[in-house]
Amino acid sequence: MNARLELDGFELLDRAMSFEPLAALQSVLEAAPQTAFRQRRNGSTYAIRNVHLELSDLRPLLERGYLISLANEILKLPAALVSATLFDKQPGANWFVPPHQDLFVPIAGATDDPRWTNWSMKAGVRYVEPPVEVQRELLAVRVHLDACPGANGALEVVPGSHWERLSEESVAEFTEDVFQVCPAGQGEILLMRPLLVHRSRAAELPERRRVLHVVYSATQLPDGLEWT
Ligand SMILES: O=C(O)CCC(=O)C(=O)O
Repeated sequence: MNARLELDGFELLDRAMSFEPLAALQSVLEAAPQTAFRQRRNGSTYAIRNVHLELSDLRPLLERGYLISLANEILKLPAALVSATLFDKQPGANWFVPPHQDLFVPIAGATDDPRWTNWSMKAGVRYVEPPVEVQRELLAVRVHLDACPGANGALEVVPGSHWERLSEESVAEFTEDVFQVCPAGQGEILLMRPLLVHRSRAAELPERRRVLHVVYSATQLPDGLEWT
């Protein structure tokens, strides 16, 4: 089960989310105040980081129901919510993301374990880079709130690049031909390991492209640390 996820580091599920849970996510996210969004210098908005902390009505939808059941099934242990981000490409707020791995997670508490490194604080939230064994076991569940054909700034990934933490130089060395575009229909879910090298281009279509990117973990945290 989920052999592609293990082998390639990503997998588009063949079953889309059913109407009701998708509509519930959409309605909570649509109620987000403009102030929750991150802004570019020109004032256009493009994402809500830590949307699970920003919108209290969202957390129950992520901690109960379809998405966490999926995470439990894939991680084969009870999963906990690590983070949630709303990415919102829209005409007038179109953006691209250069190739990278997702290395950092929001965290609460503290630990003496030296394998948890690169602590930082962003917009009042503490972040840390977990040890690579923990990073490898994280699961990102990307819910496509709008249809996302390839030309609509779909995610592009380097299959099989999810095993190790790579240097920035190694990430930059991947050539054009190794990136695979991941189009998805509305309600479809792309699973990915956060260490997978990924990027996305600005959309060529004048259409909105919202993705809710939710990260789960089934790893036991060291004493003193808690997910946010
Ligand atoms: O959804 C996107 O296009 C960007 C995703 C991304 O950069 C990320 O998950 O780190």
